[in-house]
Amino acid sequence: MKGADERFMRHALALGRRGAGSTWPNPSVGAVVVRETADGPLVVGTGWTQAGGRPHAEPVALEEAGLAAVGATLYVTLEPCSHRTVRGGTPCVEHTILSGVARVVSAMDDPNPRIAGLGHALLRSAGVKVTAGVLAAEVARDLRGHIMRVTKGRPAVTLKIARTADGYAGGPGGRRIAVSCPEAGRWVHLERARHDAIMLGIGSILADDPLLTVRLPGLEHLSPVRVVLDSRLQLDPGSQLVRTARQVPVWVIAAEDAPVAPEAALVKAGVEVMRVPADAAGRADLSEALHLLGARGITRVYAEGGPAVGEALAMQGLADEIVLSVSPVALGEPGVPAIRPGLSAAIGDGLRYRLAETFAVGHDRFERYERVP
Ligand code: AOF
Ligand code: ZN
Repeated sequence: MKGADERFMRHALALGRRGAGSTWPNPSVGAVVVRETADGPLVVGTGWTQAGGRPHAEPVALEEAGLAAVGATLYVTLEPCSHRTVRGGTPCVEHTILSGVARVVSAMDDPNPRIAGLGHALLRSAGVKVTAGVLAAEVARDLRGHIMRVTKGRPAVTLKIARTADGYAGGPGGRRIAVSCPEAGRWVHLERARHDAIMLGIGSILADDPLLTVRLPGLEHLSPVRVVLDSRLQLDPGSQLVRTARQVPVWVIAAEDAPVAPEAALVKAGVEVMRVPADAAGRADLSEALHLLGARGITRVYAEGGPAVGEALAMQGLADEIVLSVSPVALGEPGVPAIRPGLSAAIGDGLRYRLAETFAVGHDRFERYERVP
């Protein structure tokens, strides 16, 4: 039973990944309905949370199963919801009970305080057998954005850094250089698509004038919200970001005391300007900025730099994962270091971050670190 439960939960986990980046403020949940037959178990329904967060995964899978759900087992990566919201419609618990499934296998309780065990309890009280906690660790990693948002009020943050073999992110004077190989570049675009928002400091925007969209054939519609940390409102209204703000949202986070004058041109171009308290150095406070994103429903942030933002995120323990790519090619002259001392110290400190995996994409070597809780 345990082996089969893990196998079908892994299927649900894979399905849940399909929605990553497009279901916020909801988590992307996966669900599989499995029926015992004379020939062994048979998958009769599959589903995952749909764009914008509704419908939830369970009704999609149960609807596909139809009457085949009667007496079957529902595998779902998160405890089925038990709440009614204004936009919500029927809670998944109700869908599940009415479908006639005999058993529910879930990976974890929903940490959302409106649910927090009530979903499982209601299922049990209706006579449905419940097994919770299957593949909990794997699922918790996938759902870390939702978990962080409902427990800490901020999204989960992935910090992405790329460096040349000799340690640089930019050329002399900040000149833009190609650090990643083409395959790694495409991999990064896929990661962008799997996050709700991409976040950069104004320094990188001024240096590179990037577009920050997903440019993979067929996946362009998955471009995340583009967030710029711009304490003093220096973003150029003529930049690529601002000129495309009506196609893909741009949110600028400034310090509370940033000048008012530059705001009008940005807002006119469709940019949303938000303000948070300044930190001791007068910059938009990072923790406040992330809490603001959490309040706006963002669960997963992909922070692509630059070096100052990367260092600050790691030093404040706000980067939950750090992904470092290392190119085999050297710049060969002194440029802009990719990793500042504070980030280097955090990565090297086993009490703060631990190396979780290494892998290769094209010619580049990747290291993924996880924050030690
Ligand atoms: C599920 N299945 O597929 C998802 C769930 O705003 P609502 O009404 O859509 O509810 C959002 C909450 O429901 C969300 O914060 C999370 O706790 C849960 N998401 N639950 O049963 C799903 N996405
Ligand atoms: Zn639900």
